[in-house]
Amino acid sequence: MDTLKTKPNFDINNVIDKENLAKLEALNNKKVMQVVNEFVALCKPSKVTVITDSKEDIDYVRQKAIEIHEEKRLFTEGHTIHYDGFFAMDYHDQARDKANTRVLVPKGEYMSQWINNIDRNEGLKEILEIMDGCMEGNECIIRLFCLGPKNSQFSILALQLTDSLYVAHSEDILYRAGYEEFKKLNGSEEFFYFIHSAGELVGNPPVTKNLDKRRIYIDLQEGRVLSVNNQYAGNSLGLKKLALRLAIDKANNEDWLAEHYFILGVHPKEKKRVSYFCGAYPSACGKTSTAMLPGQSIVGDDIAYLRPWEDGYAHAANIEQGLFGIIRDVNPEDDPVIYDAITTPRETIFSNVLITEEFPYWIGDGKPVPKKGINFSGKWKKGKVDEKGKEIPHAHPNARYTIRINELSNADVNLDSPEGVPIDGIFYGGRDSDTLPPVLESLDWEHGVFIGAAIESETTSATLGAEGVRRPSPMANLDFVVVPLGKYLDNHRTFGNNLKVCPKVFATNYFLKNKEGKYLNGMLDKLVWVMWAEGRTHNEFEAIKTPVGFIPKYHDLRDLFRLYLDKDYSKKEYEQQFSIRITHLLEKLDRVEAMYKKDKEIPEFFWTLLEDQRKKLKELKEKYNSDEISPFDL
Ligand code: OXD
Ligand code: MN
Repeated sequence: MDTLKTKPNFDINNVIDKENLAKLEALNNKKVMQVVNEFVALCKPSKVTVITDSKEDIDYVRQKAIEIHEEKRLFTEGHTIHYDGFFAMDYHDQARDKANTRVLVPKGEYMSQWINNIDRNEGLKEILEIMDGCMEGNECIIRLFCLGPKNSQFSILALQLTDSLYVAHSEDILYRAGYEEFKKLNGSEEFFYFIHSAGELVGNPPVTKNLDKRRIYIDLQEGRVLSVNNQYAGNSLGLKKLALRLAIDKANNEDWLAEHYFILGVHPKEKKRVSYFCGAYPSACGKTSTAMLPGQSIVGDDIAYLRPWEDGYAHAANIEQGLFGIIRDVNPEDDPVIYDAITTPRETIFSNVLITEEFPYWIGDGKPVPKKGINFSGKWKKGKVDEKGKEIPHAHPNARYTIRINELSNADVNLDSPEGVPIDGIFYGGRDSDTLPPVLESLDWEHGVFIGAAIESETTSATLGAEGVRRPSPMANLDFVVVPLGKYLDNHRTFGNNLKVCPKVFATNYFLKNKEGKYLNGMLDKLVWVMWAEGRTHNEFEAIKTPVGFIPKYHDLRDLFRLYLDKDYSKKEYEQQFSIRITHLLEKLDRVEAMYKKDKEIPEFFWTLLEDQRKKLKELKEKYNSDEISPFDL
């Protein structure tokens, strides 16, 4: 709080009543009071309300979100709709703003070039000026949460100030209440804090007006994030991606992991066991569909903390308790569990979908598209265009639903366990049409770190620009890493090396195509890859060693396809999918090398592994005198 000066004449007592002040004072925490005083003075709300863990207080947030029109009730009980700002197809608040999300870096500190950053003093000056008076005329809600299960090594407490009732309500669904936890801090300053303001609002529903002044600045030194002029949850909710960034910094200084991982319970048929896996996938690479595989259980879909545990395993906990999921393509066929949960009565916030007669519609919901309704652009009818003539779809491709995980029929029993769950394996998934096989296991932990660091995602027709361009996405976490990449990779390496029982690491690729451009796998095949990986973590299948990892043997996959999908899996399919494509693999290594060479202090083990794979791939090519080597020959 070094650069922030409290306005001399501001008296917080003018905007907070005795009852709310008493709620704050009961926390007995000087730092909480100091943060509240400083930022209330800066943002100048007309009223401050403190929300405890009581039902009445939480109901107040729900009601108020509706009263001020940030949410509107729908027909189904518990359902509400919220819209984020939209002015044109290329000027809106419907997604994370990467360009204006920056890490504040103190002078003289190194930061990798792909991590968007700004000099700390300069950044603070800019954002504090924007925030001066940003809550004028509005109510500031103070909420207290616990990231991770309560009473646990994983728990990190978090204080949120926001003038968005939608933000305060979403956080109630997505995070564990922490007012009582703050009392147990006994005055400690060990908590993250988040100041958010939607800024000046326009229209009804009210949306952020000044998107040009949208800023999300991450201040690692203070363990805080300041976010202004936005409502979209990926920008506004302190506890989601903003807290992930703070946690990554903390984890990298304390030798644990904070990752963009789901946590999945895998339940193999005919075996009385559950094995837990984490997984990181860049967007549109199959993360949710893996986390929601039929017959398995879900602990989390987005963010996990991993810590070494007394039993020798790494344990993982979901820091959230809810899903802020992409609603596109959720339909009874492809995603029956979520479809069922969000179409029946329960507390659910829909965002940026189309509403007709108080029912929500979205892209890929399996229903005919209504001819008209209300969507993120206001009144909508088929064919509506924005000011530049670009067609406005009925629902936004990034429209979302917000629900609690324990409302799902596949919620894992250990969802809230203070111990988290022991991790047997980690999946890294990419999108790659011609290189990696559908599944492979890393040669060891360090090679697993390499695999994670080398994930690539290929652009598709769903994004602007050329198709098929591969972009590196280390651990699918590049948007959130706030420490130099070398430090991040080294932390992964030592984390695993220090464990007694190290998770096995697997690469998956659901997007392999044949030369004619046709996908080589069906959507459901991923269940087989996951079951093979699960078996490998219990030493149940043999595998073939290649320079880039262990690949499955044909007969194991044949049996798994029969058992799980009741499908014949031919030798031809296996051969097409699991051949080692030498030139493509060497080209991938070249791309990875080029990316990491741009950075400083990438650990030696990374370069050694890269060179080793390159050398062995070349040797293999010479030995077989072929560019594509069949797994039957290995
Ligand atoms: C994301 C999300 O953008 O999970 O990664 O919403
Ligand atoms: Mn995510």
